[in-house]
Amino acid sequence: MAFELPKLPYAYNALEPYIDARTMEIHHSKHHQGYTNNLNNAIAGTDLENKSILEILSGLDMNNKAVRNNGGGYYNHDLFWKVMAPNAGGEPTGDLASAINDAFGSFEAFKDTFSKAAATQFGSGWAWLNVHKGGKVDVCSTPNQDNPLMPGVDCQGTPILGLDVWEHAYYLNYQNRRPDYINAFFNVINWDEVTARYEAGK
Ligand code: MN3
Repeated sequence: MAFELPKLPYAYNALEPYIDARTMEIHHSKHHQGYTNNLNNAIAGTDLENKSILEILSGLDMNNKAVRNNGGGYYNHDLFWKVMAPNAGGEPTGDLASAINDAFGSFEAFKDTFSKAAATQFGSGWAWLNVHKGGKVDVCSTPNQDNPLMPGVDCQGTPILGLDVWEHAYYLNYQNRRPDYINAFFNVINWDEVTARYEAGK
């Protein structure tokens, strides 16, 4: 079964003014479609062909650059679209709020740590909020399309929130102002989705 480009759960313009429609359209219909096609090409005729994306990533041969880059790109963007929503933002509640307070001291301190991880990731990559068995959370960043599910990546865990800091994610609207894009992202975080992933992963 070939992988298919996941549908966006909202319209291209739904996240404006924080993320513009043109960026969303190119990002989803060109970039994510490209990772999907290239992943399918990379696994065609191999023993990865009938595995789930989680099986592929957790058992990944990190020297297999085509699967690493495109399998990561396929998974990371699927998570990214789902952890955003229109009329979202604010702060989490319940167990996830408690875990964030335990790890960082406050939501504001978490926001600061996550924003720094996203801003200081050199070149292209992602910032992550991860959950670990037992419910602890932490923040890290990865280069390129790596993610915390891949073996040997510096930051390990189950990602429950991810922010794409490749220039293709923000350049049309924000040019070189990555910190403004990061700040805007907090207005579209779908904490209901992040909380569901926290509960499933803890
Ligand atoms: Mn991207």
